[in-house]
Amino acid sequence: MRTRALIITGAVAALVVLVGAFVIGLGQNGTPPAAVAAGTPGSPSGSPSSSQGAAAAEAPVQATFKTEQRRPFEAPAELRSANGLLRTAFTVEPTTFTVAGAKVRGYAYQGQYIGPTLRVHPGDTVRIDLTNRLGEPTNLHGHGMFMSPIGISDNVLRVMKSGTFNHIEWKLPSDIDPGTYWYHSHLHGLVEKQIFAGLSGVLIVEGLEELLPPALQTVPQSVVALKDLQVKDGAIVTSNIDSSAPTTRTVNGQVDPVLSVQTNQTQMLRLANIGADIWYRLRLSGSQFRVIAEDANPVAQVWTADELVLPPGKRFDVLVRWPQPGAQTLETLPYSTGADGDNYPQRRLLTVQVSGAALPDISWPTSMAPPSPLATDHVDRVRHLVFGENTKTNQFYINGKQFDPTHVNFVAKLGTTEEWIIRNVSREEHPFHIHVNDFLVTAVNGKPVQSFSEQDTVPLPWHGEVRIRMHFNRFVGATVFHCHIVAHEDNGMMRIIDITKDGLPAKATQQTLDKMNRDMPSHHAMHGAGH
Ligand SMILES: [Cu+2]
Repeated sequence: MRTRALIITGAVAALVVLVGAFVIGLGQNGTPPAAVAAGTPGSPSGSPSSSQGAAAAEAPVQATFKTEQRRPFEAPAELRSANGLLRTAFTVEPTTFTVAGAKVRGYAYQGQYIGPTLRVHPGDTVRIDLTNRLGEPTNLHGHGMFMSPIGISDNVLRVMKSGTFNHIEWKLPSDIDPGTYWYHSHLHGLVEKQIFAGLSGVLIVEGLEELLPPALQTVPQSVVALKDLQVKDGAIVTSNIDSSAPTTRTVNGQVDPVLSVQTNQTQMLRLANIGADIWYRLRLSGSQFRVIAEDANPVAQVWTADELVLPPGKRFDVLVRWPQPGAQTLETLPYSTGADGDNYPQRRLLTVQVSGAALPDISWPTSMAPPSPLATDHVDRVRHLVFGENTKTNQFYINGKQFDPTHVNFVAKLGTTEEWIIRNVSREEHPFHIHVNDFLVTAVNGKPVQSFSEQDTVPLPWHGEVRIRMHFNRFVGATVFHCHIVAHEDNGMMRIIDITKDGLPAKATQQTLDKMNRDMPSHHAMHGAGH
């Protein structure tokens, strides 16, 4: 749903129409555009543009601030591990960075709108020295990563107060799956604000290409980090964020950059929605997606898709190629998250310039990994969960209650497999996400589905039901599951689950919660309701 400030939406839209008149798109060579973006920003557009041909592709993409467009594609900055260690410093602070050629104020980990891409190997250690200069608390989460959720590891119940220096150490198991992950701040009540202001980036566990046939192991790879922003008076909007208001969608912080590829050369795209609240329904012109990993889980059977839906937090590693030279596009199609949800218009995200001699075809891979053992696991326990909301009060619930930071709500026994039946009683989709262990989707709306891999983020259809299985493997400690529209999480749609050796509540966990609640400033007290 519209997250806050429903009444002012019309006013904001009117303002954006005015601003929209000044939107400028630059040609690839930097010359001014022939045309100014037309139409009303934010209004659902008509048919997908993929059929509209090259002329449509020349028009600038509508944006909510003055942007440079069609510049050469740029990857985010990269940091690579060496000798088993990636060590870096995040000085988290308000700063001014450049987004699509415009100076914008926001929050950054290392000065940029998109955090650096951390490239690591299974078995590596990631050490981040995080200095918090935000003037408000924060913390850090490695999304989708199979690692310890406690202590100085992937602990989202840890509060990193403003003015403090914090060691973070992630020890990646040697059997962590290769693929595309991401990281972001995860302090309840401030998650939407901080991600939206800029606090997210991509993390890649290397090795996915090694699972491809030899002829494909050296294909060019591109990170496609999807993130949107709303700008007012030169700063990213951080209060009363309205997820349905007109927004500017970026790829790696660029608007409609141009990726140059050789004709019929296979490319690996690492698609990641690292934004706060909004969804993408991706489509390519002139090519399909061959999915080789979902949420950093290499697939048992490579599958082909014309469209991919990415709620916040979702990732797909895909292979693509364009057999014909010319201009092609990656766009997001119109998407509705439900009667009480948002409606997003079509937008072009990326232009692909295909040129040069056509390379010979290479056979597509058929399998990247064995099937998940969860499909045939013995189920030790079944749980029922209900995701709901009150659209009048903007409160969000799991099993009828908002997030309670003082209590462990669920205890799971290490080494067991559980089946969760998750019902969505609201009239909008909610992407379910759980930390530490991935899950296998076995049924949607009562119908069995064959999943080709595990995942960590799955949309719950509105007035629908998803059935999943997961195994509580190796790591103990308290962690969370929640809706990954982080506005919903901030407003209550999250729960604490403690994984313990004997399946009984752990004293240490209650101490962690007590400390967290003591460390939270009172105006950010983690009591869920909007504030
Ligand atoms: Cu939600």
